[in-house]
Amino acid sequence: MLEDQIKQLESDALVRIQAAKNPDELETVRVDVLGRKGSLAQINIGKLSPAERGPAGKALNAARQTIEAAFEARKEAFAAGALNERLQAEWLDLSLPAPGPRPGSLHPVTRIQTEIEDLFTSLGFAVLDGPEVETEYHNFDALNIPAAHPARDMQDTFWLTDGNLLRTHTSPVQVRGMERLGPPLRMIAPGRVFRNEEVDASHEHTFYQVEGMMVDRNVSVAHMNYFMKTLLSAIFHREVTVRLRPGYFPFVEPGFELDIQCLICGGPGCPVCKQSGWVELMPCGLVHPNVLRMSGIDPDQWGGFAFGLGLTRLAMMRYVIDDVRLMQSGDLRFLRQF
Ligand code: FA5
Repeated sequence: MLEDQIKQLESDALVRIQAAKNPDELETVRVDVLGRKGSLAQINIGKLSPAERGPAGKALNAARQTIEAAFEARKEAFAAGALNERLQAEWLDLSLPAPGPRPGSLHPVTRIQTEIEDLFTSLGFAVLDGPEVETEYHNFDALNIPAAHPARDMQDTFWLTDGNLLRTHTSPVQVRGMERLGPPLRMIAPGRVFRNEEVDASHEHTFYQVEGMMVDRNVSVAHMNYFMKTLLSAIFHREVTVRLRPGYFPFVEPGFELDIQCLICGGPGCPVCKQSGWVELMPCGLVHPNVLRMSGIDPDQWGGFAFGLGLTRLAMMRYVIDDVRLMQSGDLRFLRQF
């Protein structure tokens, strides 16, 4: 019976549609069953008698509709599954807080500067700031370095067309401090300074210093030593070997150089200490009477000490950084270590 054949074909097709594992397999079933040359199209009701043809045609149509409906349902199920899979993969909880920027860290120079400021503030010193673009008077003349003085050659700088300059040291802030506050005075002045300098492992054209100054009655080298030693032991938290040797700066008399034994090589010599085993860190001395006088302070009544700490070099010693150029490289691999 043709109707039985149609029933069989329908149930086989439904089984295959359910068994299809993916849209491709489903498509193969569709072509096999519903396609132009598919199994349904093979059934020929033309040969039947007119009386048989009606019911057979009906059965064939019913089978086609059932198979088509099952096919559509299965196709939709595949589409829904794909959508679900995509939603799972791309799922995003919009109620969560955003991850935000990666936390930064302080530059090693900033870190030490802050520690020095805290220390000296606790010792009764004011923290002063001065301009990076300075007058020739404050950077040189008021520090007993008149034009044509050979000491100017040691601090070659960048001149502006208006006659001002990029300060070569933080010492002009001494002058500004004395002018503004007068004696007695205890101040430090951290800041950026500039020199027209040949750059190497220990010399930059732009670096940081901290100026220190105390003006009071009966100030001696012993006072100066006390503050410098207090500073170094606070920064290094351990014994460091230092030496004090005579040094010449026109704005101090007597003048000294405080060197520390190189902490990069421990003494035998390296590019940072120029193979000498010592690193020049903190020139210092008693304030020259001319300097006090020029800032309106009577040298017979008042005396003082001053030091100029190389802050960038101090940071290099503390963190064992063997090249000053890393400090301003902007290299995040370097900066993230602090
Ligand atoms: C001065 O700048 C004086 N103003 C210091 C001073 C202050 C003396 C008060 C007396 C009284 P000097 O040029 O030596 O001195 O520099 C001071 C420190 O800055 C040096 O010991 C060194 O640690 C650092 N320094 C100097 N030049 C450079 C450079 N090119 N790069 C990095 N650090 C430097």
